[in-house]
Amino acid sequence: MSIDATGRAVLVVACLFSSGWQKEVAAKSSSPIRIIATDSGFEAPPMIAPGLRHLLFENRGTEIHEAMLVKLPQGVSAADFVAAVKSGALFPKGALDYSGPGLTSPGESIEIWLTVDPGQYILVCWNSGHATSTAVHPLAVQGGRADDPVPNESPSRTGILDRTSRSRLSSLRGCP
Ligand SMILES: [Cu+2]
Repeated sequence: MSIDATGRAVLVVACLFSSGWQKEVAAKSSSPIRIIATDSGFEAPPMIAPGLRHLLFENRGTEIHEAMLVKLPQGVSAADFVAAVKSGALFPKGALDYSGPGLTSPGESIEIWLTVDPGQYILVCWNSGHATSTAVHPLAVQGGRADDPVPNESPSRTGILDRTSRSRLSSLRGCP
């Protein structure tokens, strides 16, 4: 497991140890954004509203998967991004790492709260070369801001990915 994977796994663990409030919040939150990973790619909406969003990630594959959100630079398509990774770029220049639901075992699901800004994104799994071997998922973040209800606990235990944790993850991954 690489260093960045370990960093993200810590967040996943934080989520797994907080099942108590998850149930409580689930009752209040009408509909989290569902992201399903399979071994061939993602099932997720093509478009979501910006804001602090509640994501529910489920791994229905047979391998470990994650769903990292990467904001693409202007004029760069999902195909361009994947082509850059295939040609050796660790994290293509100009793209922004917004983190996301981390490494999750087959059959497991996790939920996180994550702030996303308007723009064109992809969902990508960095595990075991999946970024190039399985399909990424284009995701447009647009429209009026929509903030989902969050649990009343400290971010360190709730799996809310704020700017600090995003920066930490980015530095672990060695990108700006
Ligand atoms: Cu994967």
